[in-house]
Amino acid sequence: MVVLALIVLFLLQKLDFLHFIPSLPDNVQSTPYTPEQSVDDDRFHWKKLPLRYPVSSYAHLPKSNAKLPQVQHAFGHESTEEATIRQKRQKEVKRVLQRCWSSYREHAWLSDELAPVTGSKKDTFGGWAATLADTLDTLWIADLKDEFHDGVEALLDIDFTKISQGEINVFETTIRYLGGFIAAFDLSGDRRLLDKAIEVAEMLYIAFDTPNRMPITRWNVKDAAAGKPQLAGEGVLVAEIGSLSLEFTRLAQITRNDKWYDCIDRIMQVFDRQQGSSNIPGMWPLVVNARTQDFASGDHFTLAAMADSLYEYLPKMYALLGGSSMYAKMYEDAMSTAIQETVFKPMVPDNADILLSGNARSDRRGESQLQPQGQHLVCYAGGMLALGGRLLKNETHIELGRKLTDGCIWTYEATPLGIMPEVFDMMPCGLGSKCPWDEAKWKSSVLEKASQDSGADASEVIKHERLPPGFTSISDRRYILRPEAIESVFLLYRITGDPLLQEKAWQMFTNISKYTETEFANAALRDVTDPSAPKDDSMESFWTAETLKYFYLIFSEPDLISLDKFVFNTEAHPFRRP
Ligand SMILES: *[C@@H]1O[C@H](CO)[C@@H](O)[C@H](O)[C@H]1NC(C)=O
Ligand SMILES: CC(=O)N[C@H]1CO[C@H](CO)[C@@H](O)[C@@H]1O
Repeated sequence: MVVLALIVLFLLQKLDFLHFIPSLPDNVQSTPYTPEQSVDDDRFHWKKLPLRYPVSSYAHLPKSNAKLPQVQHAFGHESTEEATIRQKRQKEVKRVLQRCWSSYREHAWLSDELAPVTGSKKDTFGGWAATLADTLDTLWIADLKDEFHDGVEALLDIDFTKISQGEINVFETTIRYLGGFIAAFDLSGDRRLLDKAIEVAEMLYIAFDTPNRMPITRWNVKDAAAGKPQLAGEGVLVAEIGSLSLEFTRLAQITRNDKWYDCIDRIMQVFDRQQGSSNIPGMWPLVVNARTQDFASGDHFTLAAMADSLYEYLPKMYALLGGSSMYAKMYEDAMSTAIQETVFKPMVPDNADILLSGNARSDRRGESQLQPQGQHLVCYAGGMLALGGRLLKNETHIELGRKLTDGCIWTYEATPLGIMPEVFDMMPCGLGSKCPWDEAKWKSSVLEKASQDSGADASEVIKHERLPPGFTSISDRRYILRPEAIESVFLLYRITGDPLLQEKAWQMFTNISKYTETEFANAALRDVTDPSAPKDDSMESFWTAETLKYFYLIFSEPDLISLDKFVFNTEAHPFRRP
């Protein structure tokens, strides 16, 4: 029996050995890596599709020997008591993750999403098992290795040449699938995941096959596969065209193939060249023209929705490349403008020293107007400024990042459910200026937002709209299981070591898990100001990919996925820093 067991063990190890080569990324490989998968059969393969506009020479992946500053706080020894509390909390996060995962397995296996209220399933991102692809690395990190290995096996049957939707979102496919496979490979070293990443990347590469090599961001895959002509879009969101860089750069590093770096470098060069030419120099408008490569005309500017990860990726590219003067300059120029033009201090009842990041409008160079809006989505900005501040040695950015993060924490605590709404407005004080709480001012601002004349009864509006003090309107009351607030709380914790952030994270987690829990998993909330409001039948893959991962990691030992070894893409997939 023992001998048999030993033989089985030996065989298992041999089998593993075929797939697992964790050292591949950095030292073993000197020639480009090609997947094992053959494309010489009769099936359709994206790689076999002839390029209409081939590239004559590739931009090279830059090499840097710079030693970047340490990002993480130098954590000291933890007491037994502290460890006990932390581990108890982490176990609770893991329990929620396991519950959602089992439910997905039982009711929605290999679909994109579980529908958490009805226990059914839906396809929302190409029909290639988005939740599975997106959650693999979380399973690995949370030490659910059996679930991870089962997931990888199942994934091998997902065929990226099978298209269930006509049009796909290139950005979403890149950050969720490509990013998910790269991170799962970077963590596990399982080569089959790298092959899967390349399979997705070969498909996405065809979206770049346009006359000026700018990608089509909302891309008709069926037409592309049929060889129809392609042109880049005339109105594309900057977040969608501007945040493909981290994923393709990491793929270029792992495979030693410049092709993957070249395709995103062409985009980022355009952003770099035109950064000073917009109405608010330093920032880019929300929508740009990829066909004419005009990235400067437009009048809406923000760090929030539809632009967000364009900015987020600037310091992250700096980290991934091990330093880069181009990305350092782009980040610094963008932030000095954004801090001036979009960040504001809101007037709040406890006079808390917090900041929010709003939007700016400018139809003339040199003139701009602040729209004092808050969004859950822009809560990532605090973490970005803290990370960028560490990497580029700017303490002011770290302080601003903390105040922006405190703004998100404050907003969570202000609502009846202890969860921040999607979109709302507050009254701005102007950066740096003192502004003591003034109830009369707040009420007149509420009336103004509600388009009522100043003689109307503000208390009625406040009651009817269920506005917590300080909020002047709430235009989207949902909480859709988003990660951005805990993302910044996590980053700030790892960067500053402040234990108060763990307490705040725990408070967020208990409220979120309490109010979003369903019979099957967790669901989006329709109204965070009303405990009796119904839930939506939706659990996007970022819940298990991002939100629960960051909650798990803030209660882990600080060297699990250290920020000095990894950089997270905008879907919370950690890529190994060279
Ligand atoms: C930090 O950033 C701010 C605003 O972006 C800038 O004004 C300041 O000069 C920077 N400080 C350092 C030390 O680079
Ligand atoms: C509204 C609500 O339920 N808030 C709770 C959030 O969680 C903390 C504990 O972590 C409670 O003290 C709050 O009452």
